[in-house]
Amino acid sequence: MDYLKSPIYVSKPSLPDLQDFLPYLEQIWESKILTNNGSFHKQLEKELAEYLGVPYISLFANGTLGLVTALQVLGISGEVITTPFSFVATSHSLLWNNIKPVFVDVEPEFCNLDPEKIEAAITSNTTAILPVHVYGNPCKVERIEEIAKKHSLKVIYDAAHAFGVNYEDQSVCNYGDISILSFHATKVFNTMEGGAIICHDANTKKQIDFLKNFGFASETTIMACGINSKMNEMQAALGLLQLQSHSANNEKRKAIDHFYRKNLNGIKGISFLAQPKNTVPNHAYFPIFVDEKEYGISRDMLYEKLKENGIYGRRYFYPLISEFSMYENYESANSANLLIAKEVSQMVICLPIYPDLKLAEIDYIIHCISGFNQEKEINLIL
Ligand code: T4K
Repeated sequence: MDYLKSPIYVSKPSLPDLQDFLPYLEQIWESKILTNNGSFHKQLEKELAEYLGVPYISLFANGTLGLVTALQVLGISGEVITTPFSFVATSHSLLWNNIKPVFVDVEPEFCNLDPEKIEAAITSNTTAILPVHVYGNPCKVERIEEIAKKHSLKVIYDAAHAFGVNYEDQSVCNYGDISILSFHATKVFNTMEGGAIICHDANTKKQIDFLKNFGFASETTIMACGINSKMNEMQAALGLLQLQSHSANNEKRKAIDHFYRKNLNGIKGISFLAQPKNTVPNHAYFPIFVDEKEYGISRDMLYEKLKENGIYGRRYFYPLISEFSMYENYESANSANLLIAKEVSQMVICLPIYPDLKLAEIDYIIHCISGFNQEKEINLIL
């Protein structure tokens, strides 16, 4: 087996043929409209809303600025309940708005915020819940909605991983008051950098669009201290092309997901998440969880051995957000309250998954995982 010629990363962006992108670039060069709600921007908003089945979408320069703006447009303040098991952008968006993050543990099935632990964390200062559809698997949205209604809280879903995910026959982004998406290079739909906010009414979209353009409501009026977080025309044009291949790419990810499930099944000490019910998933990530006692070597040792053999998985999400020094002093960061999050964060490795991943490469990854704990000779050439 000498097929592994170059490193295998956790993700590899899909891109259209360069030839197909050139006419779009020519149009941009011709029109000289580079940004500020140009024609590609408008077209991508329209096509994405149709494709995803969502009412209103506003494009952003990235998902993080989408999160920051989502909180701003809803006037969120005080304390917000969120998960420690996420990328740090989730809670950074709170700090950018002078909001105190309150970390609540996750549930073990999908590693999403555990609704049953939310109510105990609500205080008179709580204004919202910020859950994450981790790895694209839907949160327990009905239960979260019930709790939010009962306590008059807003719900902002960080759906950075959940592009194209449907739950109960509709986009998972239709749940909550607002959802945000990321179109970063590592995501299932990328515009190199990029993101979006999805909301339910035209007025909220209008306010969001003001906020992403410095707060300008007209040439002479500013409605709030907005920021510049607009997506430019090159990114929007790329998005239009990317949309054409998204379904086919999702099928390839699905096949890889199935292959992993079938072939990792039975390796003692290695587990993975179940397929979520009533969901059309996007197979954005393939996390495995290493039980050191059962598997024989630790998660970190497996992670390092994989790297030594050219396989660059990632420990999404380790450390927990609440363990970073800038967050560890919050009362809610106390790990005694975050036991499940802590446990999964110490067990997880996200394996490579992307449309161009070859069967031989997946085979190799599985071969390594099934061999390392038995000190089998892994005989492969980089
Ligand atoms: N909320 C959640 C739950 C998120 O996960 C994220 C982002 C956000 C919010 C914020 O959305 P954005 O503001 O980013 O739109 C990556 C991404 O930078 C980040 O977008 C993502 N989550 C996070 C989970 O992962 P890193 O530091 O792991 O990325 P990096 O550069 O190490 O990339 C991983 C691998 O992908 C590389 O080893 C090689 C490959 N790669 C990466 C890039 C950037 C490529 O092949 N080409 C590339 O251009 O954070």
